[in-house]
Amino acid sequence: MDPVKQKLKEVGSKRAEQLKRLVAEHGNDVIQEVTLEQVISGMKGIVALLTDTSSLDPEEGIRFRDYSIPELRQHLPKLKDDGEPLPEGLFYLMLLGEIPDRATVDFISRDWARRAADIPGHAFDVINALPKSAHPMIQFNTAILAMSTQSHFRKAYMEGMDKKDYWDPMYEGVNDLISRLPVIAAYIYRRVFHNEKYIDMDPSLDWAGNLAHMMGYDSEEIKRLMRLYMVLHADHEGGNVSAHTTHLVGTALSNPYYSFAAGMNGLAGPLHGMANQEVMVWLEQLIAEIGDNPTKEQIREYAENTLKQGRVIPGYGHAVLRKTDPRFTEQLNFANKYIPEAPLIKLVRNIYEVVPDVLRSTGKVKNPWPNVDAISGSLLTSYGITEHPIYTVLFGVSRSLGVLSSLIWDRIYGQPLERPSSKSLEWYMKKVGFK
Ligand code: AMX
Repeated sequence: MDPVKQKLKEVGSKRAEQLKRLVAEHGNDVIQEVTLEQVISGMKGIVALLTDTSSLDPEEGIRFRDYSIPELRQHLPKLKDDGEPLPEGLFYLMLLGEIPDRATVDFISRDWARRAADIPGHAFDVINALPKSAHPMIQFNTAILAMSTQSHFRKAYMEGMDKKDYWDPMYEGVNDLISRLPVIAAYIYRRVFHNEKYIDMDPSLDWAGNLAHMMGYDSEEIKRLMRLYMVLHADHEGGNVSAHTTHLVGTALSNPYYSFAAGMNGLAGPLHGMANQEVMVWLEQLIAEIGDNPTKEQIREYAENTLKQGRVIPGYGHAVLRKTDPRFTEQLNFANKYIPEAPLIKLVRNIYEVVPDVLRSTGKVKNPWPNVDAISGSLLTSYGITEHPIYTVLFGVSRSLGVLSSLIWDRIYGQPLERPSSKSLEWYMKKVGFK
């Protein structure tokens, strides 16, 4: 058996047993009180999900299992000492809770390269049936759904598999799907932006390196950037739109393709993953209106105008974070190290000095600091990947690592159908004695 799956079987059965005992012994314990405002403001802060892959602290930012981003960069296996960690290692960490050795990471790379070779032809046919002008996220999600004809999970379910074994075909489907996303993403990129000049996968490369290669970028610099990008966007605990949606749809025992496509439809919203493209539109308009070297005063005025028009400043703010997103900081450090003079990076630095004040002065924005999207597009553009509409697809390829390893755990834990209650306005008014 695949050694990763074997290990997961051992770890999984123990933790599933623990969860069962926890609920049997403490199922009626109260863990939190919930206010009316929390419910109405998007359930912020309500603890309602079980997710092991990562956790988000408002002040510190994300930890994957127990590791912060700087710790990940130190401990996860890399191809070269001065390179970035391989996302395959992060997948293993999120799935199993421990740092893998290099041989295990190589096993995953080879396994994914093997699985990626078997994409059904109709996944490409459905992409080709769409106009090139269809947003890349439409093409991406359509192809993900089309690939579900190969779902191991659906087949096993139809054959009447015992529910305690659901995790097994889920594991197979998740690995198939993750392995194939870079091929699909690169196909869409080459189709839309490079005149259908497709580039074959190189099975000797790692998962992220292959994505860069198939997109047409073979320099070590861009492969390194792609590895960083794939690690930083992989997970943000369970409550964000893409993770929660993938989980929710999975609780109906929808296969991993259905579940992930649902999550990706959420990622395509401008307040979530599409913000990386929105930031670039916002920057381009700023440059068109003011020029590419605006003063801080000009940036302030431009940002204030955005707010006056009743729009948000993309790349700033967060539903949970209350400090600068460490994923922003990590990308800025990367840019400062390798491309400190890039004009867009200079602009990002200047905006960072101005926009938090502008947002703070509204008196309502809970977090005025930049999030991951405030810089990711500028970094990609500075390295020559200038086609903004592909950015959310790249985010989605990375996000698969977290939300799909969680989906395997959902089946290991036997998580039931998610079904919260909803109430009318009258119910809430009556509940609190509102006159
Ligand atoms: N620009 C302008 N106004 C903002 C703002 C921003 N960047 N961030 C928050 N606000 C506003 C909200 O729209 C809300 O206004 P309202 O009371 O008039 O409706 C008010 O401030 C309070 O919002 P909040 O509690 O601080 O934020 P939230 O949890 O409701 O929303 C988020 C969080 C990310 C949607 C919001 O900050 C935002 O719209 N940011 C810009 C889009 C963005 O960068 N999204 C990417 C997030 C990261 C990701 O998922 N990839």
